[in-house]
Amino acid sequence: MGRDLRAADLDLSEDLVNRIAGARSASVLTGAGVSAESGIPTFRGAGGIWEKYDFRKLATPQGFREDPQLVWEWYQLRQREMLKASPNPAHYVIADMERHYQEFSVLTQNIDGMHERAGSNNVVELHGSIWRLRCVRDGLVTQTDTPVEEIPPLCQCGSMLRPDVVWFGEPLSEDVVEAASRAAASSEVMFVVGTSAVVYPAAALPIITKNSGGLVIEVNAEPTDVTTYADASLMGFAGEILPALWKRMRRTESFMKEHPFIPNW
Ligand code: BJW
Repeated sequence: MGRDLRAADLDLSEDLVNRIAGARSASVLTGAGVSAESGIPTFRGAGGIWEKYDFRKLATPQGFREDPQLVWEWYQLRQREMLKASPNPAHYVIADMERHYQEFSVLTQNIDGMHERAGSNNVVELHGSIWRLRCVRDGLVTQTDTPVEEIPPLCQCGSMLRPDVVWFGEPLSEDVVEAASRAAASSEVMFVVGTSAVVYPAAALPIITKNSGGLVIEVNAEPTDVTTYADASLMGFAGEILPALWKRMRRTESFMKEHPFIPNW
C-alpha cells in the first residue's frame, strides 16, 4: 500500500475520463474498503470483522437486547480505534471531488466519520454514525467526539443509550434513503469505492444510477457484483487508484477550463 500509481497506468479510455471529468453531477458510494488503508478493518473476507465476531450478537437489535454490555464493549473498542485512525488519500480525493462537481454527494455505509474529517460536506450516512448515541426510550440523539466511558451509557432520562447505527433487520432512516436515492438517480457518474455491495438497500444505489443513464465507476481491491454492470472497474487499493484517477481528470480540457487555477500535475 502507499504506492504512487501512475495516472497513465489506469485502465480507462480517454473518452471515459473526459465524460467523468465533464459531468455536472456525481456521487460516491463508499464502504469499509475506503477506510481500510486508514487501518479500520472491513467486514467481509479474510481478516474481516465477521470472521472474528458474530454479527447476530453484535449487529442486530436482538443481540443488543440480549447483551447490551457486550455490544457496547465492541462499539467502545471500535470508537477508540477509529479515533486513533486518520483519513487516507482516498478520503481526501473524494473531498476534493466535491469542489469540482456542481452537485456531489458522498453516500457512505461507514459509520466512522472519516469523510467529514477529510473535509467532505455533503455526506449521507446510510448506516448511521458511531459518534451519535440514541436513547432506546424516546429516540433522543446526542453527538459525541470521544469514546463512551461508562458502558452501557445512559440517557439523562435514565434509559439506556444505543449506538445510532443501522443493524441487520432495521430499516434505514426514510430521509436518508430518500436523499441517497435522489442523488443516485441524478448522478451522471457514480463512483463505487471499497464496498462488497452485498448489503441492501445501499447495494441498489449504483443500479439506480445505471438505470437512470449514469456511468458507474468501481474502485475495489477485488471484483464484486457491481463489476458485472460497471462502465469501468479499477481493481486495486482506493488510496492509490483514486489519486491516480483524480490526476487523470485534472488533465482533461473540461477540468482545466472550469478550474484554471488548480494545477494539473
Ligand atoms: C478495498 C480495500 C482497499 C478492501 N481499497 N477496496 C437475509 C437475512 C437477513 C437480512 C437480509 C436478508 N436478505 C436481505 C436482507 C437485508 C439486509 C441485507 O442486505 N443483508 C445481506 C447481507 C443479505 N439488510 C438490512 O438488514 C438493512 N435493513 C433493511 O433491509 O431494512 C428493511 C426493513 C424495512 C422495514 C422494517 C424493517 C426492516 C440494514 C443493513 C445494515 C448493515 N449494517 C452493518 C453494520 C453497521 C453498523 C456498524 O458498522 O457497526 O453495516 S453490516 C456491515 O455491512 C456494515 C457495512 O456498512 C455493510 C456493508 O459492508 P461494506 O462496507 O461493503 O464492507 P465489506 O467488508 O463487505 O466490503 C469491503 C470491500 O472493500 C470488499 O469488496 C473489499 O474487496 C474492498 N476493499 N480493502 C479498495 N484498500
